[in-house]
This record gives sequence, structure tokens and C-alpha cells, in this order.
Amino acid sequence: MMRYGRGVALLVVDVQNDFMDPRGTLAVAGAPLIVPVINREIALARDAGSLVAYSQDWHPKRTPHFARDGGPWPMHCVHDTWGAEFFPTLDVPVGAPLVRKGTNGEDGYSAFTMRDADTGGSVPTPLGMLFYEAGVEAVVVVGVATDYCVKASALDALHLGYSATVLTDAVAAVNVAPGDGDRALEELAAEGVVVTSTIAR
Ligand code: VGL
Ligand code: ZN
Repeated sequence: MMRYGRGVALLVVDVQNDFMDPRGTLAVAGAPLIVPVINREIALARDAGSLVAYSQDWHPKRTPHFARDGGPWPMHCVHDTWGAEFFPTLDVPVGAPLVRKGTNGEDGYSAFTMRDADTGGSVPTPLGMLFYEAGVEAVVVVGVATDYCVKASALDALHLGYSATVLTDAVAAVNVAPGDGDRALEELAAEGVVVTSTIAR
């Protein structure tokens, strides 16, 4: 079961109130249930010397990501609001590396890359450089949402040359259409991401 060690990073994706709390504006069903599982992975990773990095969805009030400006989503994770804060029971060690995406109105879902709202070009977040400098070779992805940021981050990890794992009991899906989360996991597995549960042996 030794998933972690030097060369392996754990990426904790968007465990924020708007997704995790039932009062959040984009609440993901069942999301609070994955937090203890994620916390256990964080502890295992740290004990094994793995880098543990966190991402946050971090939007301005007006962005083409939100419905009122032509996008698909209700307002969520607006910078410096309750909805954008980490879910309170998530373990976040002081000084842990944190990547915020969307800060300048960029769109997209991956923790590694964003889409510039004006040019449509791809903009890297600091995560790639952080992993490069830490000698990361493999990335384990947990958090929300399976069908958006988890999926996009795991695919980007593969395309950047890392091996990638998604832990099925440590992710939760928005499921805009029923089954989106399961389809995302199937797609990831087909692309070469290791899709497994934390209790698989
Ligand atoms: C996400 C929808 C909109 C995510 C972010 O974190 O998966 N999903 N913004
Ligand atoms: Zn968002």
C-alpha cells in the first residue's frame, strides 16, 4: 500500500466550503464524507516524506466562469470569502504549498494550467515549477470535483510526464448529469491514470 515517498506528491484539490459544505453555492453531494479519508492520506504522505500541495479555486466576482457573465456556474469560491476558505476539518499544515487558480479571471479547471480569459491561451500555475524543483515524479490526486478539477489536474499531470493516481474514495463529483463522476474515472483510467481506492491492496 506504500503509495508515498520522496518523488511522490499528494495534490489536494479544492477542498473549500462552497464545494464541501451543504450551505455552499456549489455543494457536492457527500463531500464531507471524503475529508477524513483525505486527512489520512495527508498524514501518510507527510510521514513518508511526500510533498503535500493544495489548490484552491479563487475567482474574482466577475468572471466568464460564472453564469451571470456567460459561464456555466453559479458564483462560488470568490476570493477572500467564506466559500473560498478551506473546509474547516481539512488538515492544512502551516506553510504548506498552495496554488490558487482563477485569481485574474482565468477559466479552466486544472491545478497546473489555466485558460487566459482574453487570449484563450494556456497559462501555467506555479504547481509545475514547484513539483519540478521538488523532484516529483508521481502525483496522487484527491479532493473535488472528480468530474472537473480532479479530472483536469490528473490529465495535466499525465501530460506533464508524471504518473498519476486518483483515489476513488477521496474524491467527490458535481454530477451535473448523473454518472459524470463515474464517467470521469473511466476516462482517466483509459488515459493511463491509476484509479484505485485508498483501501485497495
Ligand atoms: C470546480 C466547477 C467549477 C472544481 C471549479 O473545483 O472541480 N468545478 N469550478
Ligand atoms: Zn470554479
